[in-house]
Amino acid sequence: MGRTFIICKPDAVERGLVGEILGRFEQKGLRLMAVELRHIDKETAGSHYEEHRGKPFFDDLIAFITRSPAVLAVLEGPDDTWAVVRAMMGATNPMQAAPGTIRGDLATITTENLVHGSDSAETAASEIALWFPGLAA
Ligand code: 3AN
Repeated sequence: MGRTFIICKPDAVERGLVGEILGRFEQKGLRLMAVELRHIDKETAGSHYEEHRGKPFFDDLIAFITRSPAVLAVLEGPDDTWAVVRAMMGATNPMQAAPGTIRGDLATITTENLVHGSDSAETAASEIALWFPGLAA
């Protein structure tokens, strides 16, 4: 089994698309292990996006992810569930994301691309520990 971490970003909550997004993952056969509506603080957002600190879009990214509540979740499925979720999310730039993916079907803007998903098994473990420290591995 494998677990991964996702965020339905503030644009997903504002646009009423959380059910659509979580529904796609559930229909695929992944199981919700944790889910929480949370207004992300700047410090935790900075830790989460540490790899992007210093990039031109970093400040906009932090402002966006902290502007209103997001839905955080842990999904469980087969080994490499993180890769299943990434494939279903589509490319970072929604204009290049394939039809049938979440971003390809529902978004047009790179910052406001609706969903985050861990990009490796190692990242999934560290992000689950950051966001849901009480969740046993
Ligand atoms: P992904 O969300 O597909 O894993 P990352 O981790 O490279 O993509 O980027 C994290 C977030 O940073 C993206 N979801 C997007 O909101 C923002 N981002 C990444 N690259 C750019 C960019 N070139 N211009 C604006 N925002 C970006």
